[in-house]
Amino acid sequence: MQPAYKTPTRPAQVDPQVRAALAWAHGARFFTTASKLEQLPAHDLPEIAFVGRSNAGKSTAINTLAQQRQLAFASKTPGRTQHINLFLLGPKEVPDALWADLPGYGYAAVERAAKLRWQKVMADYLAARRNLAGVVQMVDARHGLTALDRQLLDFVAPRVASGEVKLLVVLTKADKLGRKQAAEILRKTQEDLGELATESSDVGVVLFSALSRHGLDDLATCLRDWCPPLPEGAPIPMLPVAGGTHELLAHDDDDSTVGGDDAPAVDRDDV
Ligand SMILES: Nc1nc2c(ncn2[C@@H]2O[C@H](COP(=O)(O)OP(=O)(O)O)[C@@H](O)[C@H]2O)c(=O)[nH]1
Ligand SMILES: [Mg+2]
Repeated sequence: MQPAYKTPTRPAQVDPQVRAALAWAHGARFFTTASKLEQLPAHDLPEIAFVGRSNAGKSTAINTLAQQRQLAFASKTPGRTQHINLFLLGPKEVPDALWADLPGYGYAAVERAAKLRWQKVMADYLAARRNLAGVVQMVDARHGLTALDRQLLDFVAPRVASGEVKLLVVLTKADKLGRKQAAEILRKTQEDLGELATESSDVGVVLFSALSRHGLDDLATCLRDWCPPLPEGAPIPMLPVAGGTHELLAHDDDDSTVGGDDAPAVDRDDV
């Protein structure tokens, strides 16, 4: 079968807006990690949350966006620990946005109590996190939005409907679909999201492939649009300060025991 998404040949002149957005994403760097909402630092910058079912391709998409192989962690022992990882974007001294990588959900082997605890953390985060500018939900293009994905969207739906929080559903692994299938799932997902759309809302869907980089320009541009650079001379907003999480920064030895080297990479933080 002809692959639906070939690596696009780059035009000699890349749209400067796209180039700026890709450069911004490339500057993403790890900031801090938290296992409780109270440990997330307060700040006045826009924050973008990345959510998705376990194995949807969230880590791969974040790493592709940032053009860094290991920015979003993967490990072979899913469900062992669950963290929200924060990344800083923008100039070193005056960052202009944060990305929050939330734990993957729907991993079957996680015990019920841990699942419920994390459902609550995510619900609280999505419903109440200050400065949440947008949510990027990674969804496997072969499956489309599942019941669990919709449940998660319910947590943030009122803020999306009011326009306070923007939403982009990223249909991942588009390289696995033919052109017709891809068009069909795109249409279906847009239809599914129709109920969230209001006059004030900003809800989008994009087909994406980390393999072919299809959709990468659109994804980066959309995220950058959600967090425009600070105008020159603007007062510096309150920046986040990492603190109180030092005990969480000790790395789990979670790559050592389960699965061989060929085991598929799975988030350390799936729930
Ligand atoms: N073909 C293809 N595979 C992908 C793509 N993105 C991720 N994958 C694969 O899907 C699996 C899960 O990806 P991962 O990023 O770890 O998912 P996460 O659990 O959502 O963080 C891995 O085996 C990836 O190599 C993609 O765009 N195309
Ligand atoms: Mg992951």
